[in-house]
Amino acid sequence: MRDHHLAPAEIIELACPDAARIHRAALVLVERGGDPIDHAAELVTMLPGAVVVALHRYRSTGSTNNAMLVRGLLPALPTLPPTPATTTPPPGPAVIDAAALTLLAVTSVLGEAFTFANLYEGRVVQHIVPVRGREAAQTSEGSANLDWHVEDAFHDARCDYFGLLCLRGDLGASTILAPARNLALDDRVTVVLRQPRFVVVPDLAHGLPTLSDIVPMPVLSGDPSDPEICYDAIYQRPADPTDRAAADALAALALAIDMAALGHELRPGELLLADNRRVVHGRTRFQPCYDGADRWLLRVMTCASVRAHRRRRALRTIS
Ligand SMILES: O=C(O)CCC(=O)C(=O)O
Ligand SMILES: [Fe+2]
Repeated sequence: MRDHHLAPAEIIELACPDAARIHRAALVLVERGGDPIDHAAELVTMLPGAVVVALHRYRSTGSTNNAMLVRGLLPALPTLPPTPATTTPPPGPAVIDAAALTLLAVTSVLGEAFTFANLYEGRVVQHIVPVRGREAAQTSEGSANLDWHVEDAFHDARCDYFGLLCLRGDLGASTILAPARNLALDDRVTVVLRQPRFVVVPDLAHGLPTLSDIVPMPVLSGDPSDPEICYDAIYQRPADPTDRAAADALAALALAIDMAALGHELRPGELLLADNRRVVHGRTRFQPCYDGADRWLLRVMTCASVRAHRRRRALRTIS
């Protein structure tokens, strides 16, 4: 497991002066106040042309593993405050708002930033930090093994892409990715996974599960050479509890996902982007100390179709 790596073309690196210039511009925009989404559009013009081109290419044609790593997006941040003890810290300080703006700028090339109204107070930029007492939680607050999932598998408006920007790393914590196109599955298993024989219950990050309106869905769909996947190791199960073939197919899939896994330990200033429709992800366990020096990521989710969100009459937060 995790012997696989991102392809060289999936990794782009910013030069230090570029990261410093982008951060300074982000600080000026933060100082000005106003809508971060609007500011992000301005900040895009500060990104090196090669980065914008790589993001456009990724959005339109995908990549070998349907993921990308942007290195050196932030300069060294000597004024980075201690890692907050909660996933919903108060806004600010400016250095964090500027990093959030940079994340919004880069991900805006892939789509429209949005979130769910009942997820982490409906914040469009979410904090992923370990929370004391929540070690075992299968959410952004946990530090135990975070099992394989796609973001919000239970919701058909789940994000098309997500981005994880590292403010503070933890060398024990590997973000793991398994691209659906790399899964080695028997044809018989694939046939079952392509049938609407599976349900996903809403995960706990969204509050209490509501079991109404759960429609059976396939796990795999679309072009066999670049399939889409909707998978959750914890919350997904056969729609019919007696469907042995569906249960066996899920078990075979779990093994294939482990075999296809590639891992990356996020370092400060790195941004990992993944196609949430084609890649499942998780994170290995790590040991937080709750001393202000723990791992700290910012996350943004994007929807490729702004029109779909306008149809729901909610551009930024949907329910
Ligand atoms: O911590 C990570 O690297 C991934 C976190 C994640 O997947 C989540 O919070 O849903
Ligand atoms: Fe996740």
